[in-house]
Amino acid sequence: MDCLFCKIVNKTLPCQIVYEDEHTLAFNDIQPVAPQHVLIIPKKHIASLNDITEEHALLLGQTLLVPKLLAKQFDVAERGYRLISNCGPDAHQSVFHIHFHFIAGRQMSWPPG
Ligand code: DGP
Repeated sequence: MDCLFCKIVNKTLPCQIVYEDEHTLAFNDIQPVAPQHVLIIPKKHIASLNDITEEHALLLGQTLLVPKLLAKQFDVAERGYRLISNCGPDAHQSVFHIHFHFIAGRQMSWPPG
């Protein structure tokens, strides 16, 4: 399958891994928008939030355990961080392997642009 993040999972494309377990990978975004910008992905290919089914519930639950581990690792749990999953063209999704942006290390504004 010609998926950029599947290549990262399969280690045929290099990345800077910050967390890995059996089901999940977290690695530095190549275009960081904050001092800490990590992409958290399930290793299994799911294209986007639109493609989630009941059978992915446990897997994505495991994926969502990772942000608080990163927050501890980067010592930002107290000051805060943001988790984003862009879905579709209006939200500027550019890679169609579901991912969560973990962004931290600077004051952010709301609403996002
Ligand atoms: P999104 O626009 O939400 O689909 O975010 C995709 C992110 O993926 C974007 O912030 C840049 C990042 N990205 C794209 N290609 C690569 C790559 O080859 N390596 C890494 N580490 N990140 C990538």
